[in-house]
Amino acid sequence: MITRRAWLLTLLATSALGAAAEAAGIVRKGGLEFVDPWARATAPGQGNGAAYLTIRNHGEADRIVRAEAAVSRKVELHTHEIDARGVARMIEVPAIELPAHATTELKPGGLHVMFIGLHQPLEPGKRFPLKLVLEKAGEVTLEVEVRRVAGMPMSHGTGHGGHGTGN
Ligand SMILES: [Cu+2]
Repeated sequence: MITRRAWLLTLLATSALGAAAEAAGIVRKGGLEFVDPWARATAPGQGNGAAYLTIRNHGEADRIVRAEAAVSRKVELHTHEIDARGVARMIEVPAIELPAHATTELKPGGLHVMFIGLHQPLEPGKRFPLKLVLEKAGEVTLEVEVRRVAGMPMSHGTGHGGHGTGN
C-alpha cells in the first residue's frame, strides 16, 4: 500500500514537472513558437522592468501589436537605437515584426517588452502571465520566469530612455 502510494506520488510529481517545463519552454500558436520567456529581476523601488523571449516563425509574416501584463501600470513594446552621440536609448515601437520563416529575438540591448510602473519588484523565481497580441495569429499567453542576471546592472532605469547599459 505504501509502495503503491509512493509510486502514485512519483507519477503526480513527474507530470507536474512536465507541465512546468512546458510552460517555461515553448508555447506554440499557429506557425509561431514562443521560446523561453523571462524577465530581469528588479530591485525594490525600481520603476520599470523588461521581458525577453525568442519567437520562431515557421509560417507567414506576422507581428506583435500589443502586450499585456498585470505586473505594471503600462506595458510597451520597445527597442534600442543608437542616438547621434552614440548612446543607446530605448524607444517605443508600434509593433514587433516577425518575418516569415525567421527567428526574432527579444533580448537585452535589443527588442523587449517593457513594464512601466511596476506594482512590486520582479523577484527571481517568480512567474507571471504575459499576453501577446498578434496581428494574424491572435492572442497567446506566456508564463514569464523572473531571473537574476549576473554581471548586469539592476537598473533598467526609473526614468525613461537615456540609460546606455542594461535592458
Ligand atoms: Cu524599454
